Amino acid sequence: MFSVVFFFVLGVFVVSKLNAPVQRRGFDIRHKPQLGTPLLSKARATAIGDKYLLGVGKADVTGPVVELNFAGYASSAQTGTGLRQRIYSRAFIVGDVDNPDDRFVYLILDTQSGDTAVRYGILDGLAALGDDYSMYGQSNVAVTGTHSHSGPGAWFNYLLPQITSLGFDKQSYQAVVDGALLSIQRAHASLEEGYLDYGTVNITDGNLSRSLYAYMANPASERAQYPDSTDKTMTVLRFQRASDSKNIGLLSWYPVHGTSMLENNTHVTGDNKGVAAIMFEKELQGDASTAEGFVAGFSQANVGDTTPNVLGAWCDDGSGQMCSYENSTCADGKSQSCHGRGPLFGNLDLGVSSCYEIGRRQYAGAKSVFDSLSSSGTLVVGASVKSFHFYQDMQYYKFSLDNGTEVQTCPAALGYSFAAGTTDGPGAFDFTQADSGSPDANPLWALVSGVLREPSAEQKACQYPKPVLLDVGELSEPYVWSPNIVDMQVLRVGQFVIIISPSEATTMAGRRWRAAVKEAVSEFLDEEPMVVLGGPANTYAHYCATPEEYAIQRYEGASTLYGPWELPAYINLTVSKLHYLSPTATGAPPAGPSPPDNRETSLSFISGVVFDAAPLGSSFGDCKVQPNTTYARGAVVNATFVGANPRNNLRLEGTFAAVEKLVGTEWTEVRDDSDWFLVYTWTRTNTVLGYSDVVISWETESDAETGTYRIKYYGDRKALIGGGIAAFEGTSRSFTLT
Ligand SMILES: *[C@@H]1O[C@H](CO)[C@@H](O)[C@H](O)[C@H]1NC(C)=O
Ligand SMILES: *[C@@H]1O[C@H](CO)[C@@H](O)[C@H](O)[C@H]1NC(C)=O
Ligand SMILES: *[C@@H]1O[C@H](CO)[C@@H](O)[C@H](O)[C@H]1NC(C)=O
Ligand SMILES: *[C@@H]1O[C@H](CO)[C@@H](O)[C@H](O)[C@H]1NC(C)=O
Ligand SMILES: *[C@@H]1O[C@H](CO)[C@@H](O)[C@H](O)[C@H]1NC(C)=O
Ligand SMILES: *[C@@H]1O[C@H](CO)[C@@H](O)[C@H](O)[C@H]1NC(C)=O
Ligand SMILES: *[C@@H]1O[C@H](CO)[C@@H](O)[C@H](O)[C@H]1NC(C)=O
Ligand SMILES: CC(=O)N[C@H]1CO[C@H](CO)[C@@H](O)[C@@H]1O
Repeated sequence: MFSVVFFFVLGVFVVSKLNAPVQRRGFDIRHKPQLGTPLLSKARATAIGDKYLLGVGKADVTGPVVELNFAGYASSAQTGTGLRQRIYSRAFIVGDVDNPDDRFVYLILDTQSGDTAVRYGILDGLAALGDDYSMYGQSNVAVTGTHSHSGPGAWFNYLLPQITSLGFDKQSYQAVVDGALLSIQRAHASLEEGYLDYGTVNITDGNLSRSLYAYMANPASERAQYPDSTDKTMTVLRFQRASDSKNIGLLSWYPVHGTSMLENNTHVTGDNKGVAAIMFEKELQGDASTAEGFVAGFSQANVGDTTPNVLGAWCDDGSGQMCSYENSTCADGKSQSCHGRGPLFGNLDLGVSSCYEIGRRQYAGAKSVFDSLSSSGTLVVGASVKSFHFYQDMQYYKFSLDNGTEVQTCPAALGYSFAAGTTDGPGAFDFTQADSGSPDANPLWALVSGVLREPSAEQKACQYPKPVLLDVGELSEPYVWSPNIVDMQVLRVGQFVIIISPSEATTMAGRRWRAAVKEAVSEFLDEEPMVVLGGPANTYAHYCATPEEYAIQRYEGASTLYGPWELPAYINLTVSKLHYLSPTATGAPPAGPSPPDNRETSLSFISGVVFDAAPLGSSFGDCKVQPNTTYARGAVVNATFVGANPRNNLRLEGTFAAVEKLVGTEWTEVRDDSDWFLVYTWTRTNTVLGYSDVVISWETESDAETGTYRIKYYGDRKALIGGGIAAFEGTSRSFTLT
């Protein structure tokens, strides 16, 4: 097993070599500590920006980890069997000190995307919290997802992404909504005056283009402005409170798909961004310049055509060839054997995987900026915080391009290449292939596939040159399949501007959008604006490619729902409302048409837990296969328990698995569900009798402390009679790690 410490040292070294000093802009208010006043922190002694109201909070959103389809790859076969690392909502609140109602909430969910049902749930929840929360609502709550492909699904508002998960699951939805609300409440409770500053670092080995052929269709003159076919720059915004100069949080943006965990993974994780965030938070715990409750947010950016599989895409057909440049196919002309390879491809160690490594690279990049901010960060200045949000119906929205040509967007539709998928997996929502010939295997698909229809002539012409495979925007039976109404939202604090994208913008789409917004806000900002793009957020509107990439119709173009002019439309719609972000602006744009709310009407073929039982002569929590008595560090310690279905109690904010260490005469918990190397696996061993096993595996780190340990299991069983749920726990015998 490779040493974790080894990777840390190597990674920090690599990143710091790449990390030339961050540019500092000329803001010159010096904060001179008074003579005799002890310096509270070396972190912020030389310069300060303007004060803002700042708060951060984090809460558990881990929904059902078993017997539920994962969101992202939309592969019916990818059903949860356990948990490797819990997933979270991280909330960042930024407010105006003088006008405290002017504030925004930037949420990062360790989920595939933001979503309309989830956002409705969060807004309803905020409204129910009463007057203290009355300043949070439509205009200023941004719900972004990290685009992880390894968490529970079935919380989507629209039918299409519900199909592989067999519908909508209230428990899964509620876990995300409740955790998001709790993270906002914690951020709200922590609000204090403080400062913001930011810096950047280039992480060259963290992503790659998976659609270079489409990218190359963009004008050569435009491509020449950029050194890479993906954005390598991570932007890091630091939150520091004024009272004691302690750091309370960091918010970063970097584009890389959450597809490091492959489609055959069935353990819940937050993928590479989940790894990075927890690594950062654990690393800073107890640090003198860090406040308790420090939150590290690793947010998604213009992710569309990026991949974490940085060794490229190869044919797993024995040919030793890379997949074709134009269409990612192999010798058989098909894409099924084409797979992207992560940086640690072939590494047999379970935990120290490509996912862990891509997470660690983002962590190391963020850490290098963070550590240099005090001397070289750019201060956020300008005492106003603004945001706007409106809904836009994308069906036949007509507008003019810069050259005056009138164009329009279209009802949502997916093209043929959507079904072929990507080199990261056979494609998000690729149910047409996965289920071809056997619609009966999926009762929801069997029920709804009958309403599929030919696109209207108007739609065909509008979407040209996309050949329409699924005319989702013209389907509303039994309820709406895909969003036609999207959220348009932009946030601003000082000169820092955040575009909230409902779609996965490709690299070049993100660059064009950011540049257009930067130019427009420059008209009313004194400082040079810093513009970032976060998403997929608020809903899931698939992809946003440039018109040139759209013409190529690879996966990203085929998944650009609203036709060739989607990106120019998003730019037109946001730029024309940017004046609402000016320091003197009042009012808000018209709210627009509300998207449908399918929370109560969605279908579900997901069955609940019937009951649990322990085999005769045993009890829940009994350790039926004990760990060995000694292990060398680096070995995998397994303990098997008489288990029960974890859907009985999600143990949010708690743990299913733990490792305890004997310290003196006391057992102390040293690992829990937030630890990457502790893995919980649940198996139903007898459905009729209700038996199940839980295996807890500790992939001991090669730098773990030696000593005496034991494994703990926390479960909840459902009774056959009455259905009552009761907690129990299991404890393994002790073992030594040498
Ligand atoms: C990072 O990349 C950007 C372009 O994407 C480039 O302008 C900048 O110089 C790079 N910074 C460093 C430190 O290499
Ligand atoms: C998952 O798929 C990858 C790539 O296709 C393969 O290398 C790996 O062995 C598979 N893992 C499991 C557990 O089947
Ligand atoms: C993929 O591209 C190759 C050219 O590189 C072409 O021969 C082939 O027909 C294409 N396959 C599909 C399915 O479009
Ligand atoms: C957006 O399009 C409308 C309609 O063509 C036009 O009036 C407006 O000027 C455009 N706004 C921007 C910022 O491009
Ligand atoms: C305006 O630009 C679009 C997109 O590049 C192009 O398709 C169109 O032909 C242009 N119109 C004119 C009048 O040049
Ligand atoms: C105990 O050690 C043996 C021999 O190394 C190994 O095969 C077995 O898997 C270990 N058992 C557990 C529960 O780790
Ligand atoms: C430990 O348990 C996991 C999960 O059931 C299993 O995949 C692995 O083979 C086991 N390892 C050992 C050493 O028993
Ligand atoms: C184009 C580019 O930057 N490629 C890099 C991707 O990451 C790998 C390492 O994982 C580098 O070897 C490549 O140079």
